Amino acid sequence: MTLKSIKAEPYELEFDPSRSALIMIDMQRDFVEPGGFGEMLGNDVSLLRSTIEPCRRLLAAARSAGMFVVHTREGHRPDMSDCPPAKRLRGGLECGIGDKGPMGRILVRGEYGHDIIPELYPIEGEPVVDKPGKGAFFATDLDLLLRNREIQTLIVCGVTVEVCVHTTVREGNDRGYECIVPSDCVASYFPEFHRVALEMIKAQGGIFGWVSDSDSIIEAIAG
Ligand code: TIU
Repeated sequence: MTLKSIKAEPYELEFDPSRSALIMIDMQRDFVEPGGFGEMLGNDVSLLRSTIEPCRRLLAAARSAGMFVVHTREGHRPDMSDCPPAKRLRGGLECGIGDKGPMGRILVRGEYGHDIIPELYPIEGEPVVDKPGKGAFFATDLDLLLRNREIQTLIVCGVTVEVCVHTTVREGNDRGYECIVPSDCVASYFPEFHRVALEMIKAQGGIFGWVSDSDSIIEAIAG
């Protein structure tokens, strides 16, 4: 076991690359691409698109190092039987989850908008975890996939930082994983939420985890 360390806040994180996983949260067309559900709701997707290049570089470094990579997608079965009615009704949207949106039925598995953007598309051997909730551990086999590989450290990227990334980091932290979030590989439709979400993770001595950036993590993985 060779321990490496990543420059991070609130302090350096020691990790074993062979027991670490890169988790790409919900880099789906409907959240990230112009013309998708996110933009339809009036959001500026360019804020989310700024993560694509750092995520692409970090993904490439993780793949080169042979690190375990997992992708997640938020969405539901076509018959919506795994979507809580409360989630579907939330917001009172004219066009919401399960309805026909600009890129197919919104957050429904198998639809064009539900899939992962081509820049970060999974390759063979990288599991895709379909999740019905915001957190990647809720009602999925993610914990089993990680435990079977004796994973200890999670590098968590994706969108949005205050919703699915935060929920996943909190869930992972409670399950005993050490979670580190590269600040440039996560984003929010609201810049203030991006800043505060990261502050929350690293406050109080790293109450949920660590915050770093793609360059520092790539340096640690490759070094
Ligand atoms: N993936 C994820 O964060 N799902 C959301 O619904 N996020 C929003 O910020 N709406």
